[in-house]
Amino acid sequence: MEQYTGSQIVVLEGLEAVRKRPGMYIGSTGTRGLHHLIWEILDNGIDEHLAGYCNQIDITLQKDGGISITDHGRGVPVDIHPTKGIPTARVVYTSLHAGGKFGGAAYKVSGGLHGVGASVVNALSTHMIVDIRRDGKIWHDEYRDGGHPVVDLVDGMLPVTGKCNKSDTGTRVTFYPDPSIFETVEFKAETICKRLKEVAYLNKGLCLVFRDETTGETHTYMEAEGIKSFVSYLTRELTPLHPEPIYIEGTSGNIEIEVAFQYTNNFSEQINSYCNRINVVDGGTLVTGFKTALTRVMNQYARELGILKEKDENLDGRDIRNGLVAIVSIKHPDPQFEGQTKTKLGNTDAKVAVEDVFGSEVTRYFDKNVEILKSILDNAMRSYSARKAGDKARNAVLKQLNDVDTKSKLASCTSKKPEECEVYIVEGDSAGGTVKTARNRRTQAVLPLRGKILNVEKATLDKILVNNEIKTMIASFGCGIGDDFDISKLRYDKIIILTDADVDGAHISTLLLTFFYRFMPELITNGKVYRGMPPLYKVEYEDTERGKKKKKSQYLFDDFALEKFRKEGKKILSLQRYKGLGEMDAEQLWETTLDPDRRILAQVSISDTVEADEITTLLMSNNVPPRREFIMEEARYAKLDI
Ligand code: 0RA
Repeated sequence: MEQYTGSQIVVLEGLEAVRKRPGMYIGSTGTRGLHHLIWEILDNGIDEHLAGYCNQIDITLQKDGGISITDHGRGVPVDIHPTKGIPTARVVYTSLHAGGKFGGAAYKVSGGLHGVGASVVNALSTHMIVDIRRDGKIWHDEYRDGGHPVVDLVDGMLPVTGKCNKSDTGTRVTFYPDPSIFETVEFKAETICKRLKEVAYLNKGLCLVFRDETTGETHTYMEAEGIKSFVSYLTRELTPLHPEPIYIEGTSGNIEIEVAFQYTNNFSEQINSYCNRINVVDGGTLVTGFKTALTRVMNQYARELGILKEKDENLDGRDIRNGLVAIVSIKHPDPQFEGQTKTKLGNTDAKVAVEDVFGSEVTRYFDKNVEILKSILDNAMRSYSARKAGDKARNAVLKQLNDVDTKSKLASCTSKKPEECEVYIVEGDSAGGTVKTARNRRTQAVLPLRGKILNVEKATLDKILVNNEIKTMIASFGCGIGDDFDISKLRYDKIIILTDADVDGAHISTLLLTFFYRFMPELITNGKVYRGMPPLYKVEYEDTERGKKKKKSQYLFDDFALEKFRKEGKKILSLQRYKGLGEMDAEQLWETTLDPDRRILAQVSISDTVEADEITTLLMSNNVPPRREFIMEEARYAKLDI
């Protein structure tokens, strides 16, 4: 191993800090954080694309568990860095936050949580290999155990391991995440593909090739029409009011704006927003700017065309957005991400920029496409009338909500401190009964749901509000619904959905999540919604301890765990399959599913990737530990809700 220079030692101390607190740099050490490593390296290639030098990036999941990302950009510079005195490429991969600083203007735009730099990936890998094609040569560097260079420099430069064509340029990074840092180091092809699809939509013309060497499959992602195709994809199962999504682009100062949107005959609206290709799940200023401009422009047209008379009040934004599916994507040189989860854009100049560009460009578009404009205004007027008619019913229901008899259904908890209270939403009265017996009465409330709840995807708010199950839920949570929603009034710290581990159970939990997503999305974005994980099997088996045979038991949470248990070859004395929650007695239910110290909860989040087959595919549970079974005798219990 070579001698480090003084500056190199400081650098390695920086990477050591990353290893000590990985969460601070990549969010978590679970699957999410693991995949973040890929996005980090991928982002560098995308930056080369944005700078106009790279049209293709290859991502290869290797059989040996490593992953390689090859961009066909200019290649990371290999010259001696003016202040550090070592090859610039080595600085890029070993100094914190080095990444973007070398390109100057070329790196106008970089991400939020992303963009912490390739050195962070190196710090969290057991092995990283960098091959740079530049100037007709292949330059090589390699690092081990968290970023320690293991290649000797040749006359101060990286060694050259081969030749290539002068026009053949690019950078390949191969890395192996450190299993002593991550809960799992297994990359998921599905997660990678979802993200690549989204990246392709957000970077038109960029070709992404994913090779999964573990299966031999290859997927290519490339969207010549960018976010316009993204909208077509989101509306492909819906009924659009006009054939093609409308695409608007422009710049205001140094902010680039792109919007694509299409109206459908649905009752709901969906606006996905991105800043520097990062999904800002909670929207923020860029969405406000878009809504403000759309409302203003449509009201102007409605008056010009005489659809609204002088005495009429303006159309409400909600009516104008009825049936809308839109993507708002901006590139901002200095994004400020706000909120608990840093998923809301705060820059006020972004609002002004989107409002200006979208307002003037969409006016130009509608001036030329009056028929489309008219059908959209018609749709808004229909929504307006429906809303006026529905308002009465809605107000009546909302008033009534305060007096909904939750007593008969909700078994409340005695504590009134929201921070320690949780509510279990349980499928069916019989399971509800067992949960009521088993729970901790002080902090755990139970709300049994009868039968299936209404599918809210296709219903208007006033229809939804007469549904008894839903009324009870809203009343129990205490924080209202839709525009009247106020999360500070929520009575519980956790809302835990507990259904049977079967198809019906999955359906009910999907319907519930759809309802939350549509009408109380803050519950999800604030991390209040969880899924309980009841076990599927209880196995009693024989174990030998210091020569003595002992009967032990273990709960298993899915068929996969059962199969694995069988492979362990222990003598199985009995195997019980729980068909439903109702089959467990109160004690079993407490120890497997309710006891905060032993249960497994999966927090529901809105995935920042898009796979919008159904809106609910945007919802996924994370934080499920890789080892799902827990063993009774040894107290190795997964405690998840930190
Ligand atoms: C700054 C300048 C130049 C290339 C890059 C950055 C660069 C960085 C990365 C990171 C991953 N892949 C990359 N590809 C390129 C080159 C400037 C020049 O050629 O004059």
